Amino acid sequence: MSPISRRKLITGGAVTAAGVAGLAAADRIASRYGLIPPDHGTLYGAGETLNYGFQRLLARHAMAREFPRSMISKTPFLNEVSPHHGNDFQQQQAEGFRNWKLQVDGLVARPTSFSVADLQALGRGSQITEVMCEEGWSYIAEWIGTPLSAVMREVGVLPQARYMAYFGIDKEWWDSLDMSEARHPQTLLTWGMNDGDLPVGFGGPLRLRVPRQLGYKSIKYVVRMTAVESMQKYGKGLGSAAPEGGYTWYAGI
Ligand SMILES: Nc1nc2c(c(=O)[nH]1)N[C@H]1C(S)=C(S)[C@@H](COP(=O)(O)O)O[C@H]1N2
Ligand SMILES: [Mo]
Repeated sequence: MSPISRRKLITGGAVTAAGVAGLAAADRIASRYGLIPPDHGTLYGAGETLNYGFQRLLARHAMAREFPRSMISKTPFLNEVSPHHGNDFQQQQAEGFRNWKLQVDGLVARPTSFSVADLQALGRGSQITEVMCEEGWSYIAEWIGTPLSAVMREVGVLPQARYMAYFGIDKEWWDSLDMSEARHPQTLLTWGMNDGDLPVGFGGPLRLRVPRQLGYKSIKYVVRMTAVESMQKYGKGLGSAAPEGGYTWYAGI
């Protein structure tokens, strides 16, 4: 081995070791300040912790970009409506979703079941933001709904709660937000879109819009939210269904 390649090898090794030590140090600091995301144990875990920790320290109050009304997409990308809506969904649709219920429970002082009308009475917010799919397409729409923070105040989320978990009527769609994302002013339980009711294709009657993160965090047909201290016992314990399929729990854009 020539001295030069040997030196390269040594420097390369030193850089790698410093990189690994850096990640380990970042991990220690992150865990001390509560900056470890639920999916930190996955293949990309160290990177996820750095990304999430950085976002939480520097950008937790940042706002998702809002657009002028003139930029609302004329033909928003309409996904196929989940085919696995069972009879219960169709029955509710036939009733005009009058009996749709959002159950909010877990670490809360007052577990409550809200109808869409109950939510509407609690508060109203709106935003013109972009839904961005991890597959690359996006569209801009106006979203109208009740700030999740108002619902959290109403049920009295207890201080030991660290995540708000949420579940769609199609059981495989579930996710969770940390408290700063859940209380963020742009996080809305939406029941309206572009000045009308929220169409079924876009998640009606009730969809959680999380505009600071990728589209998959904006779960449609929400029927339950629960305040928890840990996401350990849900699915594989990674915080949502997304990391089980190779995507990240924290999907900031
Ligand atoms: N319940 C439920 N929520 C869902 C999905 C779904 O199939 N079912 N798809 C997710 C994904 S991957 C994206 S990108 C967005 C798409 O939103 P859109 O249909 O309004 O375009 O919804 C998210 N929320
Ligand atoms: Mo998506």
